[in-house]
Amino acid sequence: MSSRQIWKTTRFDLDLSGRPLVMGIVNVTPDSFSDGGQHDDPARAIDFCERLLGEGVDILDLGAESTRPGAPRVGAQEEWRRLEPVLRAALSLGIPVSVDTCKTEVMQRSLDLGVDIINDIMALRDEGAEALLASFDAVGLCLMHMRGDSATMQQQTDYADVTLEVRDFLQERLEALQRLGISAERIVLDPGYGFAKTVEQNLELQRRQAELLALGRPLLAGWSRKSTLGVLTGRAVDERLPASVAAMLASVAHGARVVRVHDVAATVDALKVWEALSGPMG
Ligand code: HH2
Repeated sequence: MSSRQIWKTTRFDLDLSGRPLVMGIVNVTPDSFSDGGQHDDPARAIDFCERLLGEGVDILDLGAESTRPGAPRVGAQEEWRRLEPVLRAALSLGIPVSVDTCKTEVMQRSLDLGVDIINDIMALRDEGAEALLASFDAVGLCLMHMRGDSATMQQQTDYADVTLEVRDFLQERLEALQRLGISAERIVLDPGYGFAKTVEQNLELQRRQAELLALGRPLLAGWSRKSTLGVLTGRAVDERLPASVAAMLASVAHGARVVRVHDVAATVDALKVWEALSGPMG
């Protein structure tokens, strides 16, 4: 990427033209696909946020509803009950905090507390979400591609050309939000690895990920521990660290500027070595 790219968020203007930023996943859920039940107690989740800070995380991404295929939907009240104490604590740590939600009500409550970024796997398609985000000047957004919802997405994988369809979808969302007055600088785009895509489609999309850079906004990639990596390696979900690091580096090589990961320390090390061996990124 030649010119300087900024991701404007509530409290921070993040420079995405240099070293890729590491977004650390904190799932305050009982049932996430790889770490469900590990941080669903607020005190443990807050300890985990502090641990990630020590490991060099750049952004904390808090999620309180699992999106794994077939996960039961959680109401906004329950999602907020899980999220609130952890979000309050995370916002005091001095680094950007995002909330991973697709519900307008949870977005509103998070925005009231001053969250920096809304990370929405549905790309602001819940009723009222676009207008809500347009009413704030400087909240960052991550817009991800998916089809259907967690119950139906894996039955919706018929694409003529997955990369072109993902690109067209992200372009449509980007333009729709800009028409509402949300500046492009607030937006990062995400191909949505593992969401409504077969193994082959995930791989194809990754190989052609750089085509999405034509949309002019930085890309976030989330490969961490995903089932495609299990298919490639034959590894169970808790044995996918090397595979996740390799996929993360591939996504960076193909232009990702933010990487969403569970294993922050290993990711930070890998990026340091990658940069030292291949020259400064950006
Ligand atoms: N993947 C997951 C959840 N949120 N957000 C973005 N932007 N990109 C992703 O690839 C992405 C995401 C799924 O991973 P995880 O949060 O670990 O699992 P679960 O949804 O089961 O909590």
